[in-house]
Amino acid sequence: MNSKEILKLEYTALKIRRNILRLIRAGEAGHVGGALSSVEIVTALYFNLLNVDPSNPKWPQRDRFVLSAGHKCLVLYAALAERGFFNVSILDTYGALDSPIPGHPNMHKLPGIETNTGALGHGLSIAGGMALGLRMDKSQSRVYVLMGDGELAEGSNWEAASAASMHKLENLIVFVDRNKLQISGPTIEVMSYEPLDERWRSFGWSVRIIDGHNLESIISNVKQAPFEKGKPSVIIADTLKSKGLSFAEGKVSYHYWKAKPEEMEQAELDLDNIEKQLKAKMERIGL
Ligand SMILES: Cc1ncc(C[n+]2csc(CCOP(=O)(O)OP(=O)(O)O)c2C)c(N)n1
Ligand SMILES: [Mg+2]
Repeated sequence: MNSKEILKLEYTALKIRRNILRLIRAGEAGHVGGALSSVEIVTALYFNLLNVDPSNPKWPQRDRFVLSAGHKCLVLYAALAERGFFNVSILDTYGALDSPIPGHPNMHKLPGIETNTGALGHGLSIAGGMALGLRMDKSQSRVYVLMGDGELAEGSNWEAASAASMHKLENLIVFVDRNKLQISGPTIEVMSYEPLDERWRSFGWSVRIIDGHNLESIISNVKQAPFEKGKPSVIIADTLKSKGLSFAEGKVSYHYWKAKPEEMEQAELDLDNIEKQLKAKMERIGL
């Protein structure tokens, strides 16, 4: 990818962050930390990697995306709206009774949601079944999963990981958003599974560790998957929880944010600053 294409994607990532703030403004609160840490992963997927058609969300040849860590749904709603799956004005219904975008994703309420999630530890099993089914149908489609690092404390994930490697699911690609925090503290204090890369390898997966905020690295690594023949692939993406909000980055207390007005003001300023920097870069390279 050239630098213009990357910069355009960085601008899209900023729009996704703005949509996340819009959702929080509507609902007055939400799981902001893990949504913001996975913005670049989800941007790379929906604006470069995924073979999907917003006008035909059930197109059988589409790639599947399973948001296993369903509480990160703000980033998914933000990206689906930006990609044209539904009107962006729906974002303003977040938090309202009967909204199609509830606190965890619901496939019956919104186009583009592949499966319901929110109870952690189920997405990988569902995705493994999808990948196996697609292979039986001789489909070229891939299944992508986004998991939280705290989510990995659920034992069911490791049963699903064993099954995926036993069935040699080359069409399955998992991202772990390794922001090193979960709801109640650092992952290594709540339930340590380090070294994480060795653990996945021991379950028969091929593993890469990347900078989860580097769009170019996310895209180039996914394009090389499967990393090893006959194995499912996992990308451990090192990230910062609440990335983009100066007062919240890396703080466990912003796992869920009940936004005070002065914090919301600061959040807007933070994103304005990112926009200024991006615009200066764009001018320099003639975009
Ligand atoms: C089965 C289950 N147990 C507990 C919860 C409550 N819960 C919601 S988010 C969360 C922490 C998840 O941490 P992580 O996967 O690291 O997500 P992130 O840091 O990206 O927010 C927990 C325990 C849940 N949703 N499901
Ligand atoms: Mg985490």
